[in-house]
Amino acid sequence: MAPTERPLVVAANRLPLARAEDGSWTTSPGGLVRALLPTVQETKGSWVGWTGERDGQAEVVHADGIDLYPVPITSDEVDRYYEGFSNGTLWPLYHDAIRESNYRSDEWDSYVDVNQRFAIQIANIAPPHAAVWVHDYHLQLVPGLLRELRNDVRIGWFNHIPFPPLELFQRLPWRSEIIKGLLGADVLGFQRRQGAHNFMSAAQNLLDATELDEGLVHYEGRNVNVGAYPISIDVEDFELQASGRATRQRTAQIRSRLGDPEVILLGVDRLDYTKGIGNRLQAFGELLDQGRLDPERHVLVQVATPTREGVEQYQDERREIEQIVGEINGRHSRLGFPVIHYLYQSLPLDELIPLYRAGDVMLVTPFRDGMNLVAKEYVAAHVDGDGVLVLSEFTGAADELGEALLVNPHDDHALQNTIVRAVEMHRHERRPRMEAMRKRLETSTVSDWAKSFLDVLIDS
Ligand code: ADQ
Repeated sequence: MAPTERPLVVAANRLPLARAEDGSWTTSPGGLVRALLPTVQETKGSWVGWTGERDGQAEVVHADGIDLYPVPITSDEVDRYYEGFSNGTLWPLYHDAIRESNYRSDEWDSYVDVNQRFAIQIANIAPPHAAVWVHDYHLQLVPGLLRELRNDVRIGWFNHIPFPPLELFQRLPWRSEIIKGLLGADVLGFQRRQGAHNFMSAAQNLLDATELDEGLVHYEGRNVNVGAYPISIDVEDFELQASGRATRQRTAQIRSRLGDPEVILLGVDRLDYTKGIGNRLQAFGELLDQGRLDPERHVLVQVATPTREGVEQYQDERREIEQIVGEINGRHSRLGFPVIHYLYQSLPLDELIPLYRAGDVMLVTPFRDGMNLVAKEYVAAHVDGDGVLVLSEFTGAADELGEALLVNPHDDHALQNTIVRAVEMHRHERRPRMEAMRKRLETSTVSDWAKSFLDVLIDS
């Protein structure tokens, strides 16, 4: 079979679906969907995943020319597989163990069950010789389980988050099972070279896999490609939306609503403890306390998307952030002019893009992040060629956006000094930095990312 004829099956924890008002389903246009939709459509492919509903139905949905196959997940499994093992064990462990992970065997058992259900569903619906692309840390056992069921398909897996160093990974009581599961794939993709390297080292140390060549590992009679494939965004679409008249008008309106300050600082994140929102706010507050920033000239907008609200650590994080916002506003705001504008909301793209454009200084300060698309979205939205990006060195994006002001978010003084430097940066320095980042981004879009991974998956 010619490689281009291989139909594509995508498997991810979530289906790219949103419930319409009349109860029907439509595809929801996230970056991943936009990147993969054309290929899935061309090859008459399909998508396997969870609808996000507890005890949901398993009916096939046909939308936008693709078949979407829901994997039903019970309420108990949402607690154990999703909120428990995926987000209470793997998520913190894979992000430098920034919070203590739970290691509970009932949650692990549920993770195995759900991975098994995904593998069976994929095996049932994948056409002969299909290319199956599995996504993320929720589904690390799927490659191995699927290989046992269907040896004719090509299997790829991409990790959207970091893969931890062996010293941390080996805390996991089920570490060997996870590596074995992943080694069932033909191609394993990571955001950064470091992630690929960490995986290699775990495979060699925990399972006696052998590295044949750089990026090629041998295990139980098969070779597996291991490499870095940094994800990106639909740059053209962002640029197009950012240049429109409606965006320009809304940008001007936002500036004026904020009181026409000299500098608007901006943070946009899921409200996650990995994103370093609290440290960023504290640094801003400290600078106001010291008089190095002035509440009449500098305002901060922080937009935080609600996320994983059922997990206790996220409830704690939210309380802490809202307390910091309250304290700083209490000290430094004037009537009608808060110094921090805080929104705990998810914004539509036609509001987010004008906000990016209004942001003179973008603060992206995670303690650890696989890539961080917000940094790339900010750069793509700045079609005016202006704006300063402050970027944590612990993000994947820092590998590509070296002209940002890179900072260690654990270092309070460095964070404060970098914010001041960004606020005071002259346009003669700002513009060439932004231009260099924009140029690089234009040659590394989300479709380049998908194509480079699929080329290896289909041809290897
Ligand atoms: P996330 O941890 O979700 O993704 P990120 O890459 O920044 O992090 O993506 C967040 C997305 O949500 C962006 O597209 C952004 O526009 C959107 N968003 C954030 N706040 C929003 C708000 N208030 N309203 C509307 N939209 C908002 C995981 C990994 C990352 C990796 C991505 C993709 O943790 O490291 O970059 O997957 O692989």
